[in-house]
Amino acid sequence: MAEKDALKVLESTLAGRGIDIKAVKEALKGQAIETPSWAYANSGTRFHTFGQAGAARNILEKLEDASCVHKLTGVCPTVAVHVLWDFVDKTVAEAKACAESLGVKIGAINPTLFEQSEYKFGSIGSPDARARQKALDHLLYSVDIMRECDSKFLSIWLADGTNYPGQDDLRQRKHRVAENLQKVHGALDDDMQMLVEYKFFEPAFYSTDIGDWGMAYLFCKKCGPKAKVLVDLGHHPLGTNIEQIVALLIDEDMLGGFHFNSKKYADDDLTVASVQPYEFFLIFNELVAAAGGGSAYDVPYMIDQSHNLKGKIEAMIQSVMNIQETYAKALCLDRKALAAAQQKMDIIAAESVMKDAFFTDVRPLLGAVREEMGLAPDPLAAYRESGYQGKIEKSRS
Ligand code: AFD
Ligand code: MN
Ligand code: MN
Repeated sequence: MAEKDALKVLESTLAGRGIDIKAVKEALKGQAIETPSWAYANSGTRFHTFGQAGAARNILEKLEDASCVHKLTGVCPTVAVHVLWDFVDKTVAEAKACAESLGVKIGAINPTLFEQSEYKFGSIGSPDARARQKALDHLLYSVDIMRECDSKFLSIWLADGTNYPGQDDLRQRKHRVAENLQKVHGALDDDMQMLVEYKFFEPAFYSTDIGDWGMAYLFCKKCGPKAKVLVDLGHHPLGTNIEQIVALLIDEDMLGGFHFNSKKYADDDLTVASVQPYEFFLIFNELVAAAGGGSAYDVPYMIDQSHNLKGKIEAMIQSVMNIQETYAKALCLDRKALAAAQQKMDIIAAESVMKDAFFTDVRPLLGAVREEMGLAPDPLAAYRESGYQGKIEKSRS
């Protein structure tokens, strides 16, 4: 069926659900997805890093690639940075100016608290006071960088934990982490937030100091109103109901934002929605429901992936398209029919409403949205035709 006809059919389907396609288009145009600087550089596993031709080698090249993704998708205006990886060959001011000259802005500031030998037994949770001080200094320096970049989000992930029973006092570790996070919270300006990320395991294998959403929530509450929970989709035990955690955190006004990726087994950092597309839809359903059905709950939507095998920029564009499609599907859900089915406790009817939305083919809609934004309807095809990959493989050899 031609795209135009498909769009017409979709428009009447949505009208039948009481949904105005124009409103859906506006919501999609207003979406903002942050890409991570580190996903444009070479990455690997603890077994090997398979270098890629053209991979970004410094902050300028990372920002160039992020700018390319933004130009093709129209919804990626900000770039998350990692303090020790991105402010090396350029000062903060230079990197900020670079970003803006390329039509993007620096987004969340990620302190780097896990790759220096002092952190062998942890950063702010370490039993070694020198390590704790070094980590706290780095966190406070990261807040200074936020000011310089006009960034509103400090995205804190601690690799802290222990590998063996008895290695350290688990309650003392909790006190150390809380005490130092509170100091960071005290350094934030009123319009800043610290997003406390949790992770089930890795690199610590016996206990992780911020290991689940409850611990992150607890530490945020001990810090104050500028601390919220960051949900990384790859950071849960298998079988966790992530959409339920998202719903609960929203309801407590404690959801700080997302790191989008996909996993099959652990923190695989795979392309978001590549493994569990329905789970990702159910998460977006909570975000759209919480915003009343016509938009998404207002938190930073950040990608956190490492593309070890796929082409880095292609994988990033694919990830952005997956997020857009999933958001569009959640916007196409007939919320009145769902509420009515729930009211009647008609499980089958409620499920069919969910499935109708999930199986709605929103690609013609997104093609039209992109054309209305002055973009190619298929950003991945546009990237492949652009010659950008050949250019960077040549210039970065
Ligand atoms: C790793 C960690 C965590 C963190 C990210 C960026 O598991 O997700 O947010 O690196 O530092 O993926
Ligand atoms: Mn993450
Ligand atoms: Mn991770």
